[in-house]
Amino acid sequence: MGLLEQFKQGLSRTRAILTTDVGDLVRGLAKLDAATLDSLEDTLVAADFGPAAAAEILVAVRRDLTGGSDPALIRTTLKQKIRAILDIPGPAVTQGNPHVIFIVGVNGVGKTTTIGKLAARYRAEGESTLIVAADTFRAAAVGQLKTWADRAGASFQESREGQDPASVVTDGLRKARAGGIRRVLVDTAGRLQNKAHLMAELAKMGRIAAREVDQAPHETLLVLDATTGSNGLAQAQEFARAIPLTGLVLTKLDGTAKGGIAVAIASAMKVPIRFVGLGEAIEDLVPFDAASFAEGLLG
Ligand SMILES: Nc1nc2c(ncn2[C@@H]2O[C@H](COP(=O)(O)OP(=O)(O)O)[C@@H](O)[C@H]2O)c(=O)[nH]1
Ligand SMILES: [Mg+2]
Repeated sequence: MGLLEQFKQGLSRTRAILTTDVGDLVRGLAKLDAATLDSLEDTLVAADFGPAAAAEILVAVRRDLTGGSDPALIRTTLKQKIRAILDIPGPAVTQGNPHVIFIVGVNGVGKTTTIGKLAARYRAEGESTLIVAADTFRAAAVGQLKTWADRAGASFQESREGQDPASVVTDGLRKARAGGIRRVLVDTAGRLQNKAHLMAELAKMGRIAAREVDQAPHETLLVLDATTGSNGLAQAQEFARAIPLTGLVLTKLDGTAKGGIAVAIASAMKVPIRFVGLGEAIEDLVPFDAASFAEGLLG
């Protein structure tokens, strides 16, 4: 299945709502009146685009569609604007040796699963990969991650429950250097009950990593669960204060009608979405593509 087809399938629930509502709004109208434009804005907000991005999109619709209310034209304008908002140039990523990627985010968003999927991608490209179990808060977390490492054919740095995550990072990075490993994926804890502690711990892991490998972590990807809608934006802002984020991974898009959240987050954070989770299987992680996403949203 091509990338566009995957996005179309993953975004089908959001698209169903958007296209029906937009179509209903403008059908039979001679021209786009103020009330219709207001309703269009409400529709976008309801699909979790957020008030700021919805307003930004409406400006473009007003500008492009002074005369008519042709649903196809409106869809085209919406698509173009959404694509423009999502098309954020990534920060220049230094290629590290090994290349170290931190995966952060709150519990349950899909960090461990995403690491397994990413490891499988790197392995398929022929790159040696090490997964580091730095979520030492729950005993079960290490076992779950090990299963993914085995499935992906990646090496594994294990840890004991309660071990200082920074020391696990040290162990892992030394192992990676000794073994000439190309990629290192670091799983982290995501309990939000003690926010200040979690954020301090992440910052410390970052400092320790830089001590072991020049300029590590080279990437820090924040994983967000698309089904939580606008909650994801608050999480992103919180994490961005603790550790510089280089990209976002939006998971569980397959099960939600809140796909608009991608647009809200991109517009507010100016951090590029790097990957999208479209299911629970190892192959269900696709590189983000703004054009395919916009097309998947509006058909
Ligand atoms: N449908 C769907 N489920 C996902 C996706 N990513 C993760 N999950 C599920 O979300 C749940 C939590 O994932 P996990 O990786 O343990 O989250 P963590 O606590 O952040 O490490 C698991 O049941 C995963 O199978 C996705 O893209 N789509
Ligand atoms: Mg986990």
